Amino acid sequence: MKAVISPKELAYAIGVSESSLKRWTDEGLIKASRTAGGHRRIAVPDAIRFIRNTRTLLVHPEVLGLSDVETALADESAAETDTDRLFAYLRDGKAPEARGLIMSRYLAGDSLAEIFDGPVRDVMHRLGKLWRHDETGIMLEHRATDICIQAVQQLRATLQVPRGAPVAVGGAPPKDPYLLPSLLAAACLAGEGYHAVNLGPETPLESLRQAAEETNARLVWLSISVNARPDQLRIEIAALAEALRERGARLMIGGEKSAGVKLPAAYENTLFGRSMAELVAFGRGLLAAPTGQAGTTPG
Ligand code: B12
Repeated sequence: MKAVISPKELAYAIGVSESSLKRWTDEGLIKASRTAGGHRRIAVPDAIRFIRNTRTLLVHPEVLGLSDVETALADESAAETDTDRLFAYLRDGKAPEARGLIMSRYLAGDSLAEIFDGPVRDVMHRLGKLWRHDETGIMLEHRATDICIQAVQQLRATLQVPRGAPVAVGGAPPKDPYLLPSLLAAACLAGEGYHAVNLGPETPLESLRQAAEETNARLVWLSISVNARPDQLRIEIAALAEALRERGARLMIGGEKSAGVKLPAAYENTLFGRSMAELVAFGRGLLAAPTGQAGTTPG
């Protein structure tokens, strides 16, 4: 993805006249800065925000450095639904097509949570059902996971998180090797304006606590796809919840195996969620709550 483009380039990319584009920047519809010579320049994340908000068709994605989108759009062998297409791309290791398809949904206005709870989740679950965990299955699952990670990183690169943004920290617990769920959570929270720090799989909960303390995090997420040691995990989560409560921070727990976690007590700063949509709603509510009220339930 490019960093900045000119109004002329963006005009060509979305199929409008350069004069219209310049007028929109002057009216503040598209954020633009000026070069030392006085020429307008548009940051690509701002161009993408405009395209999403106005549901504008991106005719020439390559101008924004999004050639994957062009590749996906040009695929004539494509299956009928986007989910079926994504499934075929991930199964067959077609990384540019998969990245392009996911990016095209985002450009068309789908939220990150909609994409992750929808096609990404559906397709990964389908892949899991299709193969036994033999060498071939593992190869396909690792490859599909890696392609999804590339797509998520591309989406994240279009987000601008301001300096001084509130921090969210998260990961998956020890013995849990799953990369994608925690990464999706980080991307969703970045989309909500958090500085999201993803510690990833196999993270000791004490490390999560330390990271939350060091960064003064308002929100901690925990993604559980494997609950191999339930008794130990529930004790460690209880200790984390307690430590976060003292700091006025909140804990949200989710993931395929989170439903099996029975905490020894109820913690008013801790809740369980099943989807990225729920995480986004919670994170958004927390930002809307007055600072210092991290312990209250967001609306
Ligand atoms: C990829 C994969 C692997 C890869 C992981 C690669 C990696 N490093 O990430 C590898 C090959 C390593 C692997 C290994 C194994 N796997 Co595996 N794997 C999968 C697969 C296909 C996809 C997982 C994934 O990324 N899902 C995508 C995410 C997006 O979906 P999700 O986790 O449901 O997340 C959604 C929600 O839960 C929620 N969410 C997630 N986190 C959070 C957090 C918060 C805070 C909130 C609010 C919400 C939330 O939002 C997400 C989006 O909607 C699944 C299939 C499946 N059902 O998921 C099997 C699956 C999980 N694996 C399974 C198995 C059996 C195994 C192995 C035991 C196989 C073996 N015999 O070795 C090992 C165990 C590994 C271990 N150490 O424990 C089974 C589990 C069955 C069970 N009942 O427990 C599954 C379901 C496949 C199947 N149908 O049999 N696996």
